[in-house]
Amino acid sequence: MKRDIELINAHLDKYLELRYPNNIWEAMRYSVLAKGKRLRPLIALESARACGGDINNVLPAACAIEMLHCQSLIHDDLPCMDNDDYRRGQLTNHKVYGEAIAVLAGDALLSLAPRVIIKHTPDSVDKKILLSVLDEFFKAAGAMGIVGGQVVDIQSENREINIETFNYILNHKTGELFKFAARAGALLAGATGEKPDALASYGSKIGYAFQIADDILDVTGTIDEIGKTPGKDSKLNKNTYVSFHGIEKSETDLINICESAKKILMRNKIKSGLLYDIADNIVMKAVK
Ligand code: GRG
Repeated sequence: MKRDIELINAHLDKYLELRYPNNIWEAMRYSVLAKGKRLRPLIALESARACGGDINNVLPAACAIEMLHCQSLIHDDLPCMDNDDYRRGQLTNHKVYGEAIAVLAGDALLSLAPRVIIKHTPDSVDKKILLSVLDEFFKAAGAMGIVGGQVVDIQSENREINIETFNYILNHKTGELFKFAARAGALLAGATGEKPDALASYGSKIGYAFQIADDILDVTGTIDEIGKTPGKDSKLNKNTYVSFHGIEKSETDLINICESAKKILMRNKIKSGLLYDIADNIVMKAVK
């Protein structure tokens, strides 16, 4: 895992090489190269490995996924959204570079990410596969994915919502990118048959579980543990898994969902210690 993280970081550094105008590249580098867990790109690489593929075919897409994730974090922290001061253990992008540059840094990351996939995926990868990965990338990012989840999340603040709406938020705001990461890894590895969909289901469950863990840690975690200000969700009157279900059920559901993610791997004979460990780690970090 350490070696994969180093590989991802080295490639992100290369793709984000400083250019003119320097301040926008600096702002992009500031958030992307900060201390993130790199969970989504790790899942993409490991899915490819579990399907017997070459991880070099997936590295550009894995980095693009991290860029998209960082864009969503930069924009999520803006005063017009969650208005956060800290992220990844440092001041948020707009606190350092100002709101206009933070918006533009997010925009630039979102435009750079698919270009990284197009320019740096090895020529040996089938072009039809590449096109479908790009299509799924944009779907995961847009109104049918993260944006859709964020819109419904914002609209739901200070309001009572039903369980279907709540699940829509979780699955789209967080789940879609995990799902895409796992599926893209399989597709770029050349996997066929059941494996891409099985890994997509694993990713979807892991994403859902990850948001439950994030909601639990917002209540129980410290700033050092989570790298951002705790207690923001209740301050903003957000609908979270904990506000919806209480802490006890949140913990039990988190454990059960991670177990069912591992069962998908088992049923589909997907051999990867790391994918199992990721599921266990999400539980371990949030359930004390
Ligand atoms: C994607 C086009 C586009 C726009 C963005 C602002 C927005 C629309 C969406 C917000 C999405 C969001 C921030 C969801 C929360 C997901 C989440 C749990 C983030 C924390 O992820 P970690 O803990 O963070 O993996 P690190 O810093 O470790 O990478």
